Amino acid sequence: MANETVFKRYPQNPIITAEAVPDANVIMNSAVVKFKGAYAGVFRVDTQEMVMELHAGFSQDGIHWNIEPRRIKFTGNVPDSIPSGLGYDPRITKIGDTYYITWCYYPCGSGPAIGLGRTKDFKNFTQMAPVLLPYNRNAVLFPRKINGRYAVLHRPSDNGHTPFGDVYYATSPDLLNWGDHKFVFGRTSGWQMTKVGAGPTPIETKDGWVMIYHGVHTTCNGFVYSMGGAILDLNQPWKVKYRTRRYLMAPTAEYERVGFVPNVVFPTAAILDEKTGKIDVYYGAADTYVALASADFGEMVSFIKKNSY
Ligand code: BMA
Repeated sequence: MANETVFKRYPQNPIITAEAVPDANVIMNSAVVKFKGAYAGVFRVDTQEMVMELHAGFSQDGIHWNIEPRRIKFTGNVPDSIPSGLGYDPRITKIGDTYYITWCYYPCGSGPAIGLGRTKDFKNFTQMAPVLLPYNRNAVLFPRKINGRYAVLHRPSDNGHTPFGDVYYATSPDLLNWGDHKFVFGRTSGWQMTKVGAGPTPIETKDGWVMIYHGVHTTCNGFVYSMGGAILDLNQPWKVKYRTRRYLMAPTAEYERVGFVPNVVFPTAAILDEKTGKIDVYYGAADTYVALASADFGEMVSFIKKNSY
C-alpha cells in the first residue's frame, strides 16, 4: 500500500460499514475509547433519511462492534438541537472517571456548533451547555486541566463546506464558560493548504501534547482529507513545537478513495497501548466507513519531529 511510512492499515479494513445499523446509509467519523477492559464508542450514523445521528456501541476487541440501532437520547437541561437530534463527528475524552463527548450539532437549526455531553457507562448520556456557538465544526477536549483550566482545540467555520479552517485553543474553569481563545496553527501548503482541524484527544508525553489532525487539499475534483501530526507545548499548548510537513496518511486505499465523499481520511480517535507502544487510529474513510490504522507510537513521534516545518 502506498504511503504506509508510519501507519499500517488494518488488513480487513474497513472495520465498520453501514450494515452495523439497520437503517444506516453510512457509518463514519466515530470516537472509541478503552472501557472496562474492553471498548466503547460513540458512532456517527447517517441514516437512510440522510440525518446524522450519534449512536453508542461496544466491542470486546476494538474491531468487531455492536452498535445500538437507536440514537443516543441525551438528558439534561439543554434542549435537543433539532427534533431529529442531528449530531456528527464525535470525539471522546476521559477526564477523571467521566467520558466527555464533543460533537457538531445545529442548535435552533442555525449552523454547526460544538455540543458537549458526558457519560460514565455509555448507556446514560447527559447533554451540557455547548462549548462553542455557530459556526464551529470540530473540537476535542484535552484529557486533564492545563494550568488549572479545562482546555479544548477547536476550529471556527462557516455554515457550508468551509473553504478555510485553522486550529484554536480555548479554556474553561468549569466546562461551561469558555474563552481565552488562542490561535494554534493554520493551513499552510500541499495536503494542508485549505484547512486543518483537530482529530483525536491529544496524548500527553514528555515532549508535549501529541495531536493527530486532518488537513485538506483542494483539487479540481474537490477536497482531499489527509492525516498529520503535531506536538504542542505541555503548559502552553498554543505553542507548536513540531508539525508534519509530510502527511502521516492520505487516502490511497480504495475504501478511502471511493465512497459517499471520495478521498477522505478523517481521524477521530486514537488509543495508545502503553505496554506495547502501539497506537491505533480510528478514522472515517470516504465518509462511508470506519477504518483502523496502527503505528509504533515512538516511530510516529520521531516522524513528526523529523518531518516538521
Ligand atoms: C467535513 C466534515 C466531515 C467530513 C468531511 C469530508 O467538513 O463534514 O464530517 O468527513 O467534511 O466530507
